[in-house]
Amino acid sequence: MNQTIKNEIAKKILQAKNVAIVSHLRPDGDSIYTSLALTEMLELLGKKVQVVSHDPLPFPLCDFPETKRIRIGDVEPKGVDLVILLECADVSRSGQTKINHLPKINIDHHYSNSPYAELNWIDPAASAVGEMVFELAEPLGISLTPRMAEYLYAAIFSDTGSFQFSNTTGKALYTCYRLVEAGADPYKVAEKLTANNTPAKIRLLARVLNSLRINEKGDIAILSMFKKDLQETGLKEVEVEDVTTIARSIKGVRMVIFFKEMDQDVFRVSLRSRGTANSALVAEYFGGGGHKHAAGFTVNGPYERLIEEIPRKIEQLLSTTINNYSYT
Ligand SMILES: [Mn+2]
Repeated sequence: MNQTIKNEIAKKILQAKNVAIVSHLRPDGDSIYTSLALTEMLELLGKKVQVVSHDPLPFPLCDFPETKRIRIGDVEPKGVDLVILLECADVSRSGQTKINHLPKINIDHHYSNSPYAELNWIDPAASAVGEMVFELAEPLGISLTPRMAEYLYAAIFSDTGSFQFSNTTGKALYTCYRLVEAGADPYKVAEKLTANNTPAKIRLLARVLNSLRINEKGDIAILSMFKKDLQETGLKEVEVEDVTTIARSIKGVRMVIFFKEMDQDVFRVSLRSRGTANSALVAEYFGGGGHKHAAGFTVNGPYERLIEEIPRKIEQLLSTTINNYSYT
């Protein structure tokens, strides 16, 4: 099944001349680095490629030189004969408004993807979309350059939380082995992505950690970050995933709820969990989606109300049977 769809995707790519590559709003390491690797793969095949992100790239993810290639904004649809969407559950997730009429390929490793493209390759068992794109090299008939390998490695490194999350499968590690053989430098990637913090970022983490609340039972940790935290530490777009990793390391905590103020009374809520606590199902209850141990959704309302209501509801959801459900 996977082999067939991979071959069909490769065929479609080989027939295209002018390709746009997009990923999702608030891009993460997997979406950014996989976009770059795929861009170089297609350019090696002589395609004209534009790689576009609706939202800016946060630091330190943007600290690789080729990330400058990613245009922030809209796809320029003129002449484009194929759009490849990486980990977008639907077209709106890309934030792109000018691609509706264009032929599409949808590649995703999130199970809550609704197949909307001409070709849809959804593999929830894949650790990262980078792991999937690695598998396209062979049907496309190309050998990866060290730089492509390094970007795909960085994608997997990023999405597995530096090989700590539950998606760190044997296949993910085997793919990384092959990527290192092809020239990826694990030390360089680790330094860039995990040891590249600015003092301002550490001050921001301190502020966010200071907001920590734990429910009475001790199994839910709640963190909050407001726009003023960013403003007062002089930061704009920043990757703050580390803070949920710290909260998730608290003994007994099964789920971390991280409220991020996006606008007045608009909060993006990230969920991180472990064991049987299922973030994806909780996120879906609130209209979002994601993986078993990492998911998210958006809520509207005054913070004082949300900080009471959302954790209480999640506590209820965690005690019901939905969280013993497993789909991997
Ligand atoms: Mn991903």
